[in-house]
Amino acid sequence: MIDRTFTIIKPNAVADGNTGKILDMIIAAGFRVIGLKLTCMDRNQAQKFYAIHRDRPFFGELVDFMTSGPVVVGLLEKEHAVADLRRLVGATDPAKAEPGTIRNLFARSVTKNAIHASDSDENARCEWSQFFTEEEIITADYRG
Ligand code: IDP
Ligand code: MG
Repeated sequence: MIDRTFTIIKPNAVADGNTGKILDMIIAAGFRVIGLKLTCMDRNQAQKFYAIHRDRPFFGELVDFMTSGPVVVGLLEKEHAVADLRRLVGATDPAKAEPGTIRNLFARSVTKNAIHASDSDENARCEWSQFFTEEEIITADYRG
């Protein structure tokens, strides 16, 4: 069963020039990229995307960070996509992220932790639909 998950390469990782390296890791891990774009999130988008954290003390800092520069959003396909991407990404706090994970390699802090990965199939769908129309998703069979 092929599942989908959603990722955001966050502003610190884009600004540090690590977009290509992170995409390489994702593709090398067996994910197929079926949607991809460079975009800037506005405050409304960031507040909606992270609405579940709206009452947390770090919410303001998180919204400031996510709107501080361009991000790369991606829709990915793989067996067990959600769990496998979470494993490749590593723990939220990069100090606790396993060696070799994306956050271990590219995060600068708990907030500037390089990448987002959806935590459930249901949240993945909700998240990718905030960034991709159905027409933008590549459903044709291609290798890449
Ligand atoms: P996740 O991205 O690993 O799923 P969440 O708990 O959903 O982690 O938090 C969303 C994002 O909010 C994190 O990726 C990180 O950027 C930021 N964040 C989470 N916890 C903290 C914190 O304790 N301090 C500052 N920022 C945080
Ligand atoms: Mg989360």
